[in-house]
Amino acid sequence: MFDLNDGPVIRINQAGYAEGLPVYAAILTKGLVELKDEAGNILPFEAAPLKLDEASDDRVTVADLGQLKAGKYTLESPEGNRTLTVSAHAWQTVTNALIKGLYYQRCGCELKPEHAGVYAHPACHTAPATDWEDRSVQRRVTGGWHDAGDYGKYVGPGAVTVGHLLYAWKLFPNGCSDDLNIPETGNGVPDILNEARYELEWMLQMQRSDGAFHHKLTKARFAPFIMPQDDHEPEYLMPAAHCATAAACACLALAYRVYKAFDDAFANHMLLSARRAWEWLEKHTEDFVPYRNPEGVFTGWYGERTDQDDRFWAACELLAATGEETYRTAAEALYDDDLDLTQFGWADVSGMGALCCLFDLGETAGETLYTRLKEDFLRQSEETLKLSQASGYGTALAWDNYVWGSILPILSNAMTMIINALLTGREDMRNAALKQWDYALGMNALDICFVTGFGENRVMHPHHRPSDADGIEEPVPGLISGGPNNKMCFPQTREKLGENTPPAKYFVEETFSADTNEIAIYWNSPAVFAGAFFNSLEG
Ligand code: 9MR
Ligand code: ZN
Repeated sequence: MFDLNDGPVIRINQAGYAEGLPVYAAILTKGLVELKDEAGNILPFEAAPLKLDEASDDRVTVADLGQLKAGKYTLESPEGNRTLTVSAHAWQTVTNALIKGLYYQRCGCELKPEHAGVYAHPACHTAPATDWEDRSVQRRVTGGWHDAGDYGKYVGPGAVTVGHLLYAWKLFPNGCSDDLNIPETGNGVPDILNEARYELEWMLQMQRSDGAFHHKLTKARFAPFIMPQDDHEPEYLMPAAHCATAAACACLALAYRVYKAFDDAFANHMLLSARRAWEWLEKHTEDFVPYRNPEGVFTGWYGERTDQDDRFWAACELLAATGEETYRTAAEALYDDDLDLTQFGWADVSGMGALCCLFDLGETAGETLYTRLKEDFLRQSEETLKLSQASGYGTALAWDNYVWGSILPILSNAMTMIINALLTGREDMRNAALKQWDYALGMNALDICFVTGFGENRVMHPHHRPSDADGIEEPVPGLISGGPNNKMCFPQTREKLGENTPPAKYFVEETFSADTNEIAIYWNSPAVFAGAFFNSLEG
């Protein structure tokens, strides 16, 4: 069983801290903790008394060390010390790595040594794909990112990932620096957009002639733990789906606006594709069924309850792209109190539509799509803040909501609070968002930095086929682990952790554990959004 007293009594952001922003550290000891600078001076700081954190069973408090000048500092306690580093541009490196992590997920092309270093490998998955429903149809569909630890490529998850990246760039252009050393570097287009384009080019190929999008391009089952170039089982274009079609529609309409300035033809192609998707959706308003894997298919499911949120996002983006009234009417009709505007994950993209309304359509969007939506968003984001306030670690997740990929609701909640802060200027929102970033990088009940390649206590064995099969000790860098999950677990995970391990510690840092330690593109991307935001605050 997990020893509740395990780990250091001080938990920090292991990727460092930024000048000009509060420095938070979690303290788990009642003993005297002193903050010292390099010269040994004792610096004052604020910390509330320890309180029981329900998610972890830890008695903990998050100390606010205030804003610190660049340098090294030590937190000293009778039970051990911890050194932390503060610098200017502290998180540029990790943010860049999180974007570059997507480059390492590229499918269908060689990863060359000059870009990928020791993680170079030949092209993978280049054979034509077969249509699952009509085996006589074969199409060459290449490119895109491997979704996660598996080699599947899924339209909806890809669309929301690209959405996060494009809004990160639109809102915080200075927060994502432009030299990732990817093949397109130096072509005059920001690298975050170069990387996103790799997925967009693939997405365009996933559209059927009738406008609908295939749900995914995968094999019938997950590959064994082999390198991608050694995976030769046939890939299939799986049936089309409403959510995939609507999410791709939204993403492509957004991408049209973003890429227009760089490549008109590419942008127009995307808008055309988005319009065709919308036409299909209009013909299929009544026949939504949640996507199901056909019999004999065992790859990722990504089933959703409704397509309302996807359609809402699509209508907003098409309105922003074209200004045409029919999309306004559609977006207004899809808007209702059931939409949770604080959701930014693949299962619910309502928040993506909100981003479009709040920052791009703006006041011109009118009563429903701006005034009412903004009010609703601000009200709903108070609940997110309360989650953070209720947690001993400041983590914006209910103690009983540690799901598969808990990093997603946590980072999605960071996005919510960042957006609130942008709208209102509120520091409590910004600071609570910062605690989610700190969580991801080590200020948590596991004392682990969830981003590969970073932190003194780092993820070394993610459920990620290349990281396991390449024979290199360090996993592929810049990938974020899904983190603790005590909801839907593998028997092997249950066996290891038993019934009494608290939710926030339900984590196995081992390769088998897809349920707690997999990586996924749409977990990287909200982290990019957060990182880019905090980088942008540093001026
Ligand atoms: O992220 C998905 C998570 O929300 C689900 O609970 C889980 C089980 O259905 O699946 C996750 O997505 C996986 C996908 O199905 C296949 N590729 C790997 C994804 C990350 O684990
Ligand atoms: Zn591949």
